[in-house]
Amino acid sequence: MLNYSKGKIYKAWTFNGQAPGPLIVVNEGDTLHFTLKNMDPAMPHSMDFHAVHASPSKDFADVMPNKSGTFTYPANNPGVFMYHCGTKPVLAHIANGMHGMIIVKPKSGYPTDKEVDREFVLIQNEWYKYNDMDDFQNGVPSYVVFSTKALKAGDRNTNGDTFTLKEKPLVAKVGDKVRIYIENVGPNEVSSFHVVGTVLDDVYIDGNPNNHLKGLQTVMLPASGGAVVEFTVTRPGSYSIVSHQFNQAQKGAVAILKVTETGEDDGAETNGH
Ligand SMILES: [Cu+2]
Repeated sequence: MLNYSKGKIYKAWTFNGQAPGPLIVVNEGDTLHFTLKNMDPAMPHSMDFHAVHASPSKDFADVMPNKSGTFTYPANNPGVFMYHCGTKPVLAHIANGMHGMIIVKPKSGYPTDKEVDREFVLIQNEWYKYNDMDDFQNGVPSYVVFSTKALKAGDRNTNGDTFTLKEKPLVAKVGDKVRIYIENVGPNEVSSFHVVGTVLDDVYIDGNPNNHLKGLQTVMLPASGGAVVEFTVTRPGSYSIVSHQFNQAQKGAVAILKVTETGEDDGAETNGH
């Protein structure tokens, strides 16, 4: 059960009780040993990691109710990837909440690593009418939302909702270069990721250091697409992080980055877009 909008509850299907699921961080070259313990008495579930080369029919196979399955695969491609339940109908499993982000840290890092002062994670997902296959397939999302996940001790793990990251913003200090690992888990919509009041100085599409772009205003994230984006915040204030598909922003896809002289939340009112 999670509050996806003020006073509204969604009985999400989850990995470990979160939607999106827990952030996974591994190093390029690691071998993943993944065990799925299916605690759902009613239906199979599975795991599809976009970060690996594997045999979908074997390595992403369904795990039956009350059973466990263990799978092994190498993570040899650096980047920011989606994971999701791949059990049919996949649309229902993703739309009900079985999605998340896996970061495979590049062996040689990013060329801008030394410039970065603060790092955050943001995930975009959609919510539809509860477990309504017709709405998933033919409707439009009721909400389009952001969540953040903890990269280090003290960071938060939030679910995808319309309000948490507005009421309790991300915080940075004037002059910081901020890095955000972003991922659009969909299931259906493209995201146009934009930060009001800055330019995305460095962007790595899908988080691969080889896909280095400079000076973007907006990054397009296809359904399942990710990126690492970096920008410098030069002046204090509330910066709205949005999907610049403004129907999505209107439905919830806004987070606030509060920039202060101290780098601490000063408690002042945020007034973003
Ligand atoms: Cu599932």
